[in-house]
Parts: sequence; C-alpha cells; structure tokens
Amino acid sequence: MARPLTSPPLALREIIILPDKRLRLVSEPVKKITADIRKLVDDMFETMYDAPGIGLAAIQVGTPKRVVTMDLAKKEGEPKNPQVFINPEILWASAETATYEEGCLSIPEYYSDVERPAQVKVRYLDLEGTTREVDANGLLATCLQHEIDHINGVLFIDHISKLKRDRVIKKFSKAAKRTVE
Ligand code: K1U
Ligand code: ZN
Repeated sequence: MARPLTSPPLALREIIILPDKRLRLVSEPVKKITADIRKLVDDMFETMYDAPGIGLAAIQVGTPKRVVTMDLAKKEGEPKNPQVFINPEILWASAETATYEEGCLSIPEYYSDVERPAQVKVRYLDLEGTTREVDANGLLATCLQHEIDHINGVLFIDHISKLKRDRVIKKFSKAAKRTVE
C-alpha cells in the first residue's frame, strides 16, 4: 500500500513510573518495521526530548516492543544525534567495568552509581530494517545496557544494594498510593 504523503502529528506519550508492573515485562521483538513502529519511534523521540532524557525504551511508554531511542548529544545547542535501536542484543561485554551515576525516567529524581561492563558489542536493526553492529564504550555503552535492561524487564535499581532498592520501591509505592487515594 502507498505511504501517506503527510506524517501523522507527533504525540507525547505518558512515561510509566515505578511501581508500574509493566516495567517488569519482557518486550516482544519487532517482526516488521511498519508505519506503527515508525510512529512509535517518532513519539518516543518527542517524549524523550520533552522529559528530558538521553534514552527511552518503548516499554516506558507502555508498549512492550524491543525498541529503544537515544540521543547522547552533549550540550544544549549542539546538533541533535537521534539514534534508534530495534531488537538490540548484546553480543559481547568486556570483563573491565565502569561505574556511572544513572537515572531513569521511570524512577524520577533518583540517581545511583551502577557498575556495568565498560565496553559492549551490540547488534540491532535500524529503521530501514538493516542489521547493524556497534562497539560501544563510555556513556553509549552504559545507556545501551540500561535500555536493553528495560526491554528485558530489568531496572537500574536491580543493580544496587537490596537495602537501597527496597527504600526506593517503598517511596514510589507510597507516592502511587497517594495519587490513587
Ligand atoms: O531509560 C531511561 O530511563 C532514560 C535515562 C537513560 C540513562 C541515563 C543515565 C544513565 C543511563 C541511562 C535518562 O535519560 S535519565 C535523564 C538523564 O540522564 C539526563 C537528562 C537530561 C540531560 C542529561 C541527562
Ligand atoms: Zn530507565
């Protein structure tokens, strides 16, 4: 079928927050890059830039598909560098580790040091459906691992001590209860 000449308007999607159970779902692989997937990606960028964040997994906007958006452009005013990773998988991770203070748009205003492999090799599909591989280090390696965790139902607080994790979960569970009441 012919593609429409005009694109649908971009939409901000709601970011789901801890303790929303959907954050623990294992997302489904994308079988075909359809107009719905392209619209999801466009909306994810809109939502990620608005938050603001440097990465976003589709499950954070309630869609359990293995889709990740990212933009690690450093300074305000620097050209944007939007990156899309579909069905990303870690092929190799270094034994060497790096520690980075991570945050999460689904756990707002909470930050903690997380130790992860310093380098990873990741295979993924781009928006044209071409298979690509990237050798990542630094923030890209950290962010890719954080987002791949999301599509596997894992949160960065799963990498910190149980004491700290239980405290965060309790705080967000109480806040969610107050919103309902
Ligand atoms: O997946 C997410 O929840 C997004 C998260 C990504 C991330 C941050 C830090 C380390 C690993 C992964 C965020 O974007 S949190 C917000 C953030 O880091 C940021 C926001 C504005 C400017 C700079 C950074
Ligand atoms: Zn996150």
